[in-house]
Amino acid sequence: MTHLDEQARAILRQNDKGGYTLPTHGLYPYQWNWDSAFAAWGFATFDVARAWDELDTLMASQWDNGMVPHIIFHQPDPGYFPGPDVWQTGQTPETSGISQPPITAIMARLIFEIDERTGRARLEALYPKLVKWHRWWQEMRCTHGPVAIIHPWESGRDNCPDWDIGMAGVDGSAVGPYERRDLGHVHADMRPTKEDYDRYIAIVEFGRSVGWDDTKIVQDGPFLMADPGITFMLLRAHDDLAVLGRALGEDVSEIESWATTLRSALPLIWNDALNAFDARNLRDGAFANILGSGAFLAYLAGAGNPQLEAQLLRAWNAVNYGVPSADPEVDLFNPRKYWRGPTWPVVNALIAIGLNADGHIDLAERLRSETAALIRKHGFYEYFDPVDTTPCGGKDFTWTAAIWLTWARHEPQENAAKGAA
Ligand code: 2M8
Repeated sequence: MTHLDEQARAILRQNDKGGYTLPTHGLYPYQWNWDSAFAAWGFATFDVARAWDELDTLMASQWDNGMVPHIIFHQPDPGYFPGPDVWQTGQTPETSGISQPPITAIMARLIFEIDERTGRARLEALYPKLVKWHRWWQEMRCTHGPVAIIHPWESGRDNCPDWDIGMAGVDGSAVGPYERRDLGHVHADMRPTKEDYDRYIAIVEFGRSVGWDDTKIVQDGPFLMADPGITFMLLRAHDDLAVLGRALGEDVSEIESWATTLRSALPLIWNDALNAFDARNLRDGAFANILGSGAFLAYLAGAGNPQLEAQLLRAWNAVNYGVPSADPEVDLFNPRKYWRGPTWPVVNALIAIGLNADGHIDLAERLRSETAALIRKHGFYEYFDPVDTTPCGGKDFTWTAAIWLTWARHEPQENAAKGAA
């Protein structure tokens, strides 16, 4: 075990609150949905039982309607805004009112395959909850075909340019005074703007005003956009959930039919003008017309194609380290501002899993080695400047540590020997 491996394990342990893991101390003092799924994968490299515990804790906060919230406010903490008093969802424990990328089934499969014998009982307990969550996505968020998000935070790629056209239609001017807490932890240049936050809160206030009724929010809410990223992650998660269901001897025909329906909606998010998958404003049908990293998650769902590969290489070759979260060849690209340009190790890992499965072994390896170089140089930061490597956002970050242990640390020879993803 190297020093970096030890450090990565130590970060997971330091951020472990007993059954759930904080993304990082200070900036994000609660349990986040997809961060937890990555944390579980990381724990699985040295403590498989703890990995299942993480997924159990996440799924224990599932709402009666099947939704699994994006934040679970286990313990009060004044260090984050907006907290439970703003969301007012009436859940116990308190939670936010939106979801996040459904990668839990993807991670559950990876963890189950490490040790199927002891994982079986854990999977049996989790499986019905995962099916219920996936059904919620299909019924509540796929009414327009591809996955719709009702808030940029639901995408996990919060302020990426994909959402600019949808955010332009959100009126944030009536939001009362509030104090952001993120700026006490991270420089404002790296975070979303005040205009972004006013609109984020306006969307939360709408959800609260209709009692977090999904049908009303999808119908009348201030923001509704098709998200290529979640569409591809859900597609992959459906496939992985079906694999898990079969291993348990379950009837997976409902899951298979969701996957077929969702796959048939992919042409709706293909933008010929961009030659790539693209986000779309579902209020008026307009494409975002901007290449984002969500498009490259197509590989995760076996939906890559030569035009997309050309776009991937163009955007990637325009920077030096990792796949950028926004197109580096457009004016709004900002290499340090959160999801508007930086490279994110977790997204790189998901893209690489897809590239490998699609036979692009060399590209997957290039992505791994560039991501590993960033972590070796600076440590386990939240994200990085893909041009000059500057580490950005929070440090000692759970998902970056997890991605190191599961993926980035593995040199090609070792991968070949293990037949690893
Ligand atoms: C970021 O999002 C939160 C809101 O959910 C925030 O900025 O306050 C995103 O990077 C999101 O993808 C991530 O899950 C979360 C915690 O790491 O932080």
